[in-house]
Amino acid sequence: MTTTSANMVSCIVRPHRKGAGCHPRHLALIALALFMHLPVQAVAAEPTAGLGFCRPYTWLFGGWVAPPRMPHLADMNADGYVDFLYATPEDRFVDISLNGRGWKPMRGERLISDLPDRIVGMATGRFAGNTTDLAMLGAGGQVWIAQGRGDGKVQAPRSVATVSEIGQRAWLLRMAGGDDRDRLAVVASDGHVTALGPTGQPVATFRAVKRVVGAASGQVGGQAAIALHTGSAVVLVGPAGSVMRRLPASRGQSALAMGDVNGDGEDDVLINGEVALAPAFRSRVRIAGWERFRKPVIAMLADVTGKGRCDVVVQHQGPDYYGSKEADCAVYVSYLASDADKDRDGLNDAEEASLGSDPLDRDTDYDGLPDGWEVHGFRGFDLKAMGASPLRKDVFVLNLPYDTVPVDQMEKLMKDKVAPLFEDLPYRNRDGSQGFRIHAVTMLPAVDTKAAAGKGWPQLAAETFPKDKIGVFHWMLVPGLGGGGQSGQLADAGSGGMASWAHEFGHQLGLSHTGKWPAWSPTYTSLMNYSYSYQFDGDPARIHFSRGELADIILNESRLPGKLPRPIEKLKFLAGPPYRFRIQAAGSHATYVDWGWSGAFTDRRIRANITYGYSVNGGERLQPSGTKPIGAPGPCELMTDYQASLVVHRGSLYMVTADRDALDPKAPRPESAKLVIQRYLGKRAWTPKADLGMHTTGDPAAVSDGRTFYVFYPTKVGVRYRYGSPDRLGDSVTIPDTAGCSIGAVNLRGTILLLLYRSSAENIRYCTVRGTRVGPMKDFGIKSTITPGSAYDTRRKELLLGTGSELNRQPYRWQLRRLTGDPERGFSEVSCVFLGGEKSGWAGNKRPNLIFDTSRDAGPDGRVIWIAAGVSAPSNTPTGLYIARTIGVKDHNEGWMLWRYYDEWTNTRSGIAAAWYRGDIVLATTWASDHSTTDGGVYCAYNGTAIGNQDMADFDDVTLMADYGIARSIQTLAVMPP
Ligand SMILES: [Ca+2]
Ligand SMILES: [Ca+2]
Ligand SMILES: [Ca+2]
Ligand SMILES: [Ca+2]
Ligand SMILES: [Zn+2]
Repeated sequence: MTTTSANMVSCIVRPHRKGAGCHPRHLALIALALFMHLPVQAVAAEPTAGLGFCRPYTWLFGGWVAPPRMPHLADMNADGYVDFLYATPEDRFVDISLNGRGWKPMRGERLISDLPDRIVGMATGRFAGNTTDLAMLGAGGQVWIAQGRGDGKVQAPRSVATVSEIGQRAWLLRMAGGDDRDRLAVVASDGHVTALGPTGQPVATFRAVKRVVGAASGQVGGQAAIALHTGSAVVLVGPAGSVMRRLPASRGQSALAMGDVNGDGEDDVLINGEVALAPAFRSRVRIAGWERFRKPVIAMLADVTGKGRCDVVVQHQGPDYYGSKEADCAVYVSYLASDADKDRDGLNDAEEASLGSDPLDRDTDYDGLPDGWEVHGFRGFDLKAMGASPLRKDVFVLNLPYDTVPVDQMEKLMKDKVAPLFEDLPYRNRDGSQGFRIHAVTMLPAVDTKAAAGKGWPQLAAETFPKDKIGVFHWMLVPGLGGGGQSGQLADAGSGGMASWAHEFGHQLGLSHTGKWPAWSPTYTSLMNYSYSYQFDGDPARIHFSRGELADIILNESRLPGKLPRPIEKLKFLAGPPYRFRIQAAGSHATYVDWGWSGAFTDRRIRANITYGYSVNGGERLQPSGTKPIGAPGPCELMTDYQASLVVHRGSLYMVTADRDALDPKAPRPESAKLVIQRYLGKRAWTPKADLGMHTTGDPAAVSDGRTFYVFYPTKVGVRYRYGSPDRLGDSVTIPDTAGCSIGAVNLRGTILLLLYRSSAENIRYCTVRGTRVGPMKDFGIKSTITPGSAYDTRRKELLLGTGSELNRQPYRWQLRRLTGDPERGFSEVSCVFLGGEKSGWAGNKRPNLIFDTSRDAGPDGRVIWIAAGVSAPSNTPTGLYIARTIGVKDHNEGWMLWRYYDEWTNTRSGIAAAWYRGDIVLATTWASDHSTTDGGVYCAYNGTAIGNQDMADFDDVTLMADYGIARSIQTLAVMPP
């Protein structure tokens, strides 16, 4: 079995999480309350006929139902099951998810788009033809009707009426007419009701109550009726405004719906968590579990399961598995004591009793397969014969291999290595068994590798995933026995080599790379975390899903606890790959972790970057205007072939770059480019580029001595410079004998030292520069294979020189040299080390940026930070970006640490600039792409230390998959069941 590196893993994450928060207008639509209960009034004269409600069954969830989406239920295709319509008010469209004959929802479709106004209400009825039509109310009072076609689709909407004064909020209601036609009524929140005639003309207006927080319509005693929730009562009124009845309602709630729940032909009224039964409305049946709603809900009564009586449908926010504001639309199937199959799951109560499944739960084990499917099959799939049980989590998946994959080996790996990762999970099923049973079915014929060349897995899924298996099975394309793959998150399809199959399938079952946190915590030991995808504690056999045992330990890089409340045995893995933190027992119940590699343990809080298991994030990458990310379409704001220069001068940060027009990456480069300067404005934005009126033939070097700002730049005739204030530089000065030199510059205690580099055959030279005065040319007696970078160690009073040298046939190995002395008398070398030691292999051939860090995190000796691009040969080949720094742990890479910035897709042809600014490091570099409009585009990032300020922690994968992902990943059907 071959295993590719973790680098090969890449995943598409479907943005199924809707933005947080309720739409403010929508909030008013739904109840805002603590749900207190009225005592149930059981009156002997009104038997409730054994009416009850099953456990909630999730019908739709997430983005489909998230506020401000607005639901309406109606049987649009005349098959006896209500379908789920959802309006997106501001975007003025309506989607429909047809009802898969009471089993599951069908995949959604757009029903209406581009309505002229914001949608505030929907109603359905026979307004135009003999099928169910959709009526919509706009915020301006306009009413549209889209005539139904009877197949779930509608014709284009046409305006039929305009109601004036709809007020703050309004409801559109269907009113049964005296004939075959239905009418419409508009209820405004101030209590005004406008009844419309058959052609849409207002025929009556009345005001029975002063305030409305919820409205519904139906029939009472054979008469059309409107129910108005006033906030403290529900008032039933006739179409002309006569009050028929007043029902008590708890204050502060507004859930209201009408429909026949018990099958006596009379519409009952749902008020908050209870159904009041017609005709007297005195006996009420409670919906169990209602008290768990802590947030506003929308309640509806409709026949979801096709039995001729209404079920209760509740849309509510939560559960909160991701830490986001997920919304759920759940069906509480209603039943009467006389019903044989109360939960309408295809198993009658007697069968459920003998099997041990729950007669009041459609999916006892919550694996997305209703109880009846698991016993009697579905659509000809004999799931029971395939091993399904209604008492245990079963997951069916089609594995489609490429024809290059040895099927017997794939199946053996599936059985011996992959399925056990799920089957051995510490999850207890209802039948006492453990884990999730994976039923993998190999799909043949295999994919013809040649014929499928260039097709991604989504296309192959569209072509090969049998439509009738969608909603029952998952589909996984298997490209090989090694790693790599991509999957949708909380979805039923994706691709994964056998070494990453469990990871990719984890995505399908709802898991991300980081649990519910924004970054992957080193304590999230899941195989979903890139850091532990292929090994845990160095052992490939120990990869696992996380149970969230460390979820209580919140890690924030800006304030990390130096001591964790766990015995060292529980945290030993932190000392293993990929992090290799130093740890030490702090008694028998706690453990010290040296998060910052300082070489010491502490009880204090620590600032450190600890998310380096894969690469490090230097912050959001934005073009200089601060609004456009790199890689966005359209030409970049600033493009260059040269390394930028960042420098802090009198408290402000400046960037000096060469600037050119868009250029094909393969086209010959111009001989020179103009230089521009920009000042950082804060909030990720720079001043517009200002032309410095200079042309450079190489990487510029800007530097400040604290008083004066200098810009050095190579030209054909030699190195030139201008100085002054950044917005007014003086005339240019040419430095003699510098033709062909590249440059570096450093502020040495108020003296500008210019470093001149010509080739690896010549010593690095230097001279001081003060105003127009250029000091005598001297040399360090040091050779380098790269243009040197430099910084000053203010603690040891040494000049730091970053150079390159050949070692083990790598010509550009990074070296740090320390020198004492001064420009007058000359410098002498104190030490020279290879970064990371001789074995490290760390190398690059662009000018490095050296930063001497004296912040508190750096400790008393300070530390050296080295930021540079990697080796690129020829010199415009894209290469990665790196940060190396000294650490207090001397036996690790000889006291050095190296991280890659971003990922393997983030490369530059020009090198990188870096500057310490306000407690962090600002980076500026160029994007390498194949397109002339983006190649060489300059972007900046503002978190070069990679120390973030977000909470992260371990996460319980098992619970998320069990209680959320397994069922929801196969929630919708693609073809209507028989
Ligand atoms: Ca049943
Ligand atoms: Ca059941
Ligand atoms: Ca099931
Ligand atoms: Ca099952
Ligand atoms: Zn992934």
